[in-house]
Amino acid sequence: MRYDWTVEEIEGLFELPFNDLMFRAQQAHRANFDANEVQLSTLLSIKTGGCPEDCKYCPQSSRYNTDVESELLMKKDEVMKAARIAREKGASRFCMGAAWREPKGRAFELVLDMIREVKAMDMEACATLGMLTAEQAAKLKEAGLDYYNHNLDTDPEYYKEIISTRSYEDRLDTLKNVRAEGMSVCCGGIVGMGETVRNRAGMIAQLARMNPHPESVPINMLVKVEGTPMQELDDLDNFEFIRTIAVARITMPSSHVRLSAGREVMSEEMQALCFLAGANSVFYGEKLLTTGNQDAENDQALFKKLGIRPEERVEVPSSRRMVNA
Ligand code: SAM
Ligand code: DTB
Ligand code: SF4
Repeated sequence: MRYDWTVEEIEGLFELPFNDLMFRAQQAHRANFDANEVQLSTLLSIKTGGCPEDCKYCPQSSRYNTDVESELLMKKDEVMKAARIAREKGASRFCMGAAWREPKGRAFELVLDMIREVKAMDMEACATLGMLTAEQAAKLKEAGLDYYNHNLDTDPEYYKEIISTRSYEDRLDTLKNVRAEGMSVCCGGIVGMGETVRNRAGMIAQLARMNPHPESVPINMLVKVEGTPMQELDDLDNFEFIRTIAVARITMPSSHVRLSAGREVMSEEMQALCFLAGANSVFYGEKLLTTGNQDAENDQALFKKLGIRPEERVEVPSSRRMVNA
């Protein structure tokens, strides 16, 4: 396994002829995974809107005038109902998201309780609650949390164009705290925010230089939400998105690469190319946090056409990594 990728090398991957890039991605994918399996995670926004941060892509920031209303933390019973439905529909992981800069006080205790109950249902639990201290990471681990999602979003250079209220360093510190507790890391970013290929290569380099790599790498296509500063951006060329997935697959061969936000408007053919490029995880269920996603029924139909099977729960993700290290 390599952890010394340079931005230039990764730019070189982005510049490969498309067919060569896809071939390399397939080789990496098949050496580490069953290429016909896709992991399914279902998202639930347990605390929506009213966020004090200024992330320019985000409909939940209180600074922008979007249709998203600020809501209170959901009640545990409702969250468990959503988790049960997700499990019945075939998701192996339940991910709870909160529009917070960081978790605080009683609300954090209530989320710990939700995590304990999701674990009692025999599902993998993931949460994305903003920045974490070492103590908070320890409490999440103790409650049984399997994965923590915290994205880098873009490369260090482009970052200052996107977010001013927290630094890149803050993000790396949170990831360090998650890792120190032995939880699995879910960390990726967004493409289509007006960044250059070099910025995309820089983002992948940051991820691929982590040792160990994040177990889960969500690649989000920007969802251009009305009212956010990014609503008018031009669409990213689909091939650039597929290339980003392929490059993530090649540089982090044993990680789950997730075809994440933006899937609602992707054609079946586009999604199939993303799977061919090495994506082996998706958000499953009709909603992401505040925006739409493919219906479970559409996904079932597409998986059937492609001969894709949902991945069973992975007990010890690190054991498989050792085989091809
Ligand atoms: N507030 C917490 C945080 O920022 O860490 C957790 C929730 S936040 C909504 C999780 C991630 O969703 C962001 O880091 C970003 O990568 C992604 N995201 C948010 N809005 C998006 C959009 N419009 N399009 C694509 N991805 C988006
Ligand atoms: C991630 O990388 N993408 C998810 C999840 N982690 C939390 C969120 C996507 C959000 C898309 C915009 C919305 O629905 O609000
Ligand atoms: Fe808040 Fe997270 Fe949205 Fe940023 S991405 S505004 S921190 S909810």
